[in-house]
Parts: sequence; C-alpha cells; structure tokens
Amino acid sequence: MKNRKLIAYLMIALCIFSGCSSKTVVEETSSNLLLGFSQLGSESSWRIGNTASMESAAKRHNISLMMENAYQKQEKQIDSIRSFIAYQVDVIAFCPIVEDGWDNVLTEAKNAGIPVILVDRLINTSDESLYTAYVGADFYQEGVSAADFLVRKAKDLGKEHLLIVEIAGTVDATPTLQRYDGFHDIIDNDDTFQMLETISGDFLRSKGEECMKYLLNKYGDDIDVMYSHNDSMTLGAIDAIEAWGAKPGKDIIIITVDGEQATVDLISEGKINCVIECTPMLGDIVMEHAKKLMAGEEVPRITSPQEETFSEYDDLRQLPPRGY
Ligand code: GYE
Repeated sequence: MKNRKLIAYLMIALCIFSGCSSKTVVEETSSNLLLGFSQLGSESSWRIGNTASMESAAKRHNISLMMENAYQKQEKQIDSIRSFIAYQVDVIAFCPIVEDGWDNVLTEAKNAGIPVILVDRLINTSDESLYTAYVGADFYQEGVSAADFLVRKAKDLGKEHLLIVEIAGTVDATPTLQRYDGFHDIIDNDDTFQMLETISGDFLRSKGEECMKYLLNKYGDDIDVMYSHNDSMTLGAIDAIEAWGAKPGKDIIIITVDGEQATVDLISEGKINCVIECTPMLGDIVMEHAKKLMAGEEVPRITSPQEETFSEYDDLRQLPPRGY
C-alpha cells in the first residue's frame, strides 16, 4: 500500500506538471482494496450525484478510490484506464461515455488480470469477457415507461393525434439508444402519435435550450409533446418554451428522465407532466461487487435498481428528498 501511495502522489504531481486536465482524486482508506474509477464528466446533476455516490460509498465500504474525470472525452477515459492498469489497481470501474471503441484498452485490463465493472452505461463488444458486470439502469424500460405515460395522458385528454419532439442524449450512449428504442417501440405503432423530429442535446442544459428553440422555430404551435432524455436538457428546454411564450406542462406535454429534485418539484408547479426515475445512486452496489470480486466470489452480470415513474397523476407530497 505504501508503494501505491507513493505512485499515487507521483501521478498527481505528474498530472500537475504536465498540465493534464483530468484531475486524479485519490481517497485512501485503511483497506487493501484499491478501485480505479473513470467518471465520464460533470454534464448534469445526475452525473454529479453519481460521482458523490461513488465517493461516499467507497468511504462506507472502506475502499480506496482513485478517481478521474474525463470531461466528456473518450480518449481521456482510455488514458485513465491505462493509468489504472499501470498502477495495478485491484478493480476498474468506469462509466463509458459511448458504447463503441473500448476493446483495446479493456483487453489490456483483461491481460493484466484486473476485473472491470461498467457503471451506468454499457459498451458494444464482441468479447463479453472484457467486463465482469454492469451496474446501471434498464434504459429501455425507462423509454417504455415514458411512452406508457403518454398513452395514458392522450386517452385522458381525448386526443387522437399528438405531435412529438424528442431531445435525445449523447449520440451512441446507452441511455440515448435505449430510451429512444423503448419509447419508439410503443408510439411508432400507435396512430395517435407522430414524431416530428429527434435531435441530440448531448445531455446538457444549454443544448436542451438550443434544441428547443430550434424546434419551436421550425414547428411552432404544432408541438404537442416534448420527450427529453434527461432533466438537464428538459430544464433548458422549459426556459426556451417560456421565452417563446408558451406554457410547459399545459401547451406542451413535458416528459423527462432522471428524477432530479428540480424536475420532480416542477410536477407540482404544473410545468412538467411526467418524470421517469433513473437513480445515480449506484455506488454501494459497485463497492459490494468490488469486494466480492476481490474475495473470489461471483457477482451478477447485470444489476439494475428498481425505478419509478413520478407524474401529475401521483400525490408526491410525501416523496423523500431526491438527493440529486
Ligand atoms: O440520464 C444524464 C446523464 O447515463 C443515465 O447521463 C446517465 C445519463 C443521465 O448525463 O442526466
């Protein structure tokens, strides 16, 4: 452990002197288990909640954490994973920003005998042995739940034709692909619904606002529904809708995914109709998996937390604080 500590400090020093922008945070505990974690960025409250969950869970489980933020760059994540391998961490965990392009670096991890846990997002690979476990949401189900709400709402309003715009997340990221598929598998087979356009807002609030401005300029009053793949983009889009002079939640049905405190609160204000929960609190499961792997025990291939739908049909007054 002493050697590792020394190398960790050297890594930080190297990083400072080489001007590298992905900050390495090393949180030491008394345990012998060292987890290298590559976080993909800080693009949303969800992500910040996820980082906090990993940090606090590592402390609770007495696991030393070496963490790097890739600031939305896959190359940085690959560099981080390589540095974790060089440093001989016990377990690698990372949130893959996109699905493609991981085979080489994960083969290096496999050859070094280091197990890999995918956190939050999946990868696309022909070699399933390149990772041991996935801990994250069932995004397809989230898309289905979003569509289920819309079907109910349309019936309620007695509407036979609704026009939808969709603000999607980062291109080639698992939540984007699956939230799209789950939603479209239901609405594309129902004549009540017509998708006007799907565009990517990269999971960012600023881009959500830009996308909605563009969509309002193009389709104006025709838009009946906005389905957004995350809360940050939704909050930006709501700003754009209000600036345009329309009422979110009334003139345009708003459906969003994540379940941040800010959007759940907007259900009560009538500005959002439905929030599909996606919890970032994955830290404890990841740490439990890491401990089991070190003890030579098996862990489940996929672990997805139970998630809920919060909507204008629910009484949300007793809902505990969301924590992100
Ligand atoms: O929905 C979004 C974040 O991968 C589930 O990434 C995560 C998504 C989440 O930026 O807010």
